[in-house]
Amino acid sequence: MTQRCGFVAIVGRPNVGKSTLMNRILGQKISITSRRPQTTRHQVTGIKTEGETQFVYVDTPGIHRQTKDRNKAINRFMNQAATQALRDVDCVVFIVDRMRWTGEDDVVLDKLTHVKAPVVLALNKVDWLEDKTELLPWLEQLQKKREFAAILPISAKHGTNVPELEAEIAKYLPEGEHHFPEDQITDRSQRFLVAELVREKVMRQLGDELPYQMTVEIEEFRDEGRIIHISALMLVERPGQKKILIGESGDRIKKIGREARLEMEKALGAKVMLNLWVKVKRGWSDDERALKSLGYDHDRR
Ligand SMILES: Nc1nc2c(ncn2[C@@H]2O[C@H](COP(=O)(O)OP(=O)(O)OP(=O)(O)O)[C@@H](O)[C@H]2O)c(=O)[nH]1
Ligand SMILES: [Mg+2]
Repeated sequence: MTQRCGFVAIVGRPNVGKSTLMNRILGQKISITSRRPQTTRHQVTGIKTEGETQFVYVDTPGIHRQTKDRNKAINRFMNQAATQALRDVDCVVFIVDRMRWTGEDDVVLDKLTHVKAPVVLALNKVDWLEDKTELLPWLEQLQKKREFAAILPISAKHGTNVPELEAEIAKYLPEGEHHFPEDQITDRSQRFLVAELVREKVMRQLGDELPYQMTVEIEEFRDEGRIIHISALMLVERPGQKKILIGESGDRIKKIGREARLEMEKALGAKVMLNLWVKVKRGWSDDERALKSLGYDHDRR
């Protein structure tokens, strides 16, 4: 039988459920998620091979407007990473949040103007929709916004209509050899995944601006078979943020460490010894060179 393989970009404004959808499709957590917008900062590839068909999904950072407080080099990096993911793909999944169309959805729509690949529109979080009868007239309105290959109401969190979405995407995957071995689920390294897990816990546990001014660098990843030793450095912008991350007598950092370690053990299938550190590195998020050395680098695909 002929093999099929194609790239599928998952795009949308922040917080609409892109990463949740990718994890749901893969049946495994590859991309971190949280209630806060701008959780994903990089392209994250998720590979699913079903018989002769290989789907290569690319989860992306939420495309956002660069307002006064979101106009740093890291914001530019995130928007570029999302836009670049649209190049040379076979299908695009554009996610929106139910009927909440905002100016940022228009920004995404704008980015799709020159995309030739079919765009499937997914209306996510329909489990939260109170009045489902409103959906039909809304779908009609959406059809006027651009040509969509299909429009599907889904719930990434509960899996509703997700198999239907996958079946729709499968139609657009071209014939061709698989890019990855069939048991491979991502092209991201274990170092990347564990750094992301630490960041996820900070996104989930801490409020205000802190999660946005924090990044994680893995200083050591030593696999000794049954135990993996990991040292992760959390970089923040200001001394006050370091204090908050550590918490009173260290309880915050302990809680972050415990939760991150448990997930790392699940993901790596081994016992993990995790060391967490916090350091202040002023201006890292608005410094192109610092960003590059911290792994915010586009040259991937
Ligand atoms: N009720 C409900 N919540 C959802 C659904 N999908 C995602 N969420 C929630 O929406 C929030 C954002 O989900 P993410 O997957 O992190 O969103 P994202 O689009 O990847 O966000 P960014 O990476 O910041 O751009 C999380 O709290 C999810 O649990 C859904 O189908 N139903
Ligand atoms: Mg995300």
